Amino acid sequence: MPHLLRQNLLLPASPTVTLYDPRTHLRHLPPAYNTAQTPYSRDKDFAPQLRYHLELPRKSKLRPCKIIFVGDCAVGKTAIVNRFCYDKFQSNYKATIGVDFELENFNILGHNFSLEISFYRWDTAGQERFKCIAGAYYRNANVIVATYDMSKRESLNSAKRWLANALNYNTGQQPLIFLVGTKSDLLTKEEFMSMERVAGGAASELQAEYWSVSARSGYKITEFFQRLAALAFQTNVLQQLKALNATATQQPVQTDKSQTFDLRRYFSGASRKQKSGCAC
Ligand SMILES: Nc1nc2c(ncn2[C@@H]2O[C@H](COP(=O)(O)OP(=O)(O)O)[C@@H](O)[C@H]2O)c(=O)[nH]1
Ligand SMILES: [Mg+2]
Repeated sequence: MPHLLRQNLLLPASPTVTLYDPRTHLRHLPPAYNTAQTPYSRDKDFAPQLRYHLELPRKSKLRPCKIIFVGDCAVGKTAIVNRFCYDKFQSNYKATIGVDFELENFNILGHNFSLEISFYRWDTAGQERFKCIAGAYYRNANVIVATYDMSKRESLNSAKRWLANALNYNTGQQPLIFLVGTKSDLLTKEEFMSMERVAGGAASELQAEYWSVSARSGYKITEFFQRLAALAFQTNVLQQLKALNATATQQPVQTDKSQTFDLRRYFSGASRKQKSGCAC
């Protein structure tokens, strides 16, 4: 009934209200975990051409960002996502069956940008059976998060293998890559620093940005997701801008003359057509 009233009386539609959430509303580019060691932007803010492009009235809609989490079973993939999306942590392990999926909406520089986060349980026993699903899971990823358990050094090597596998399905594009050490709360200060040194070196080799986090304590979880969302947003908008520039250079430059509509030529052409005898 209220919508009918609005239609009939031509009342303006009510504006969409977006509640302000400091976790997901970003105005600046958040810093990397280690600003001295990242293959991505070290700037304190978004690229100037991005802000300029966003001011333009005509721009295409931003595509949702596909993020995949890879890594051994029980390294803490589900726990990281649950901590960020629901601010909850479960100490009892519940294995993910198949693919888990979360959607998180950000508002960056006043624009809505959604993250489609998925994490997949690749069962070794059923590897063949799941191969086709795995392809769909891996393909067209905008961001790959390779995770390892900081308290299990061997899981770092597994993370490298998982990443290589995921990259094989994404050869046509260049996804953003993060290497994330989980369960930092389980380590002593010395163990933590030593593990970070090793993993930081691995991240440089992999051309990935490194983060240590803990889903249990919440350490760096929000900062990590904010950085990920902001970098993915920046990449998405800059790609859009590049595509726009490419189509603009391909189109022939129209002169002022061709842009003006000549009424006289139009009618004289139309009358000639009629004289030549139209079939209809
Ligand atoms: N101490 C600690 N345990 C964690 C942390 N993250 C996950 N876990 C535990 O590790 C187990 C596996 O976590 P889960 O997220 O399900 O792993 P996944 O298989 O990679 O998704 C669970 O028992 C979690 O409670 C963490 O940051 N600290
Ligand atoms: Mg899981």
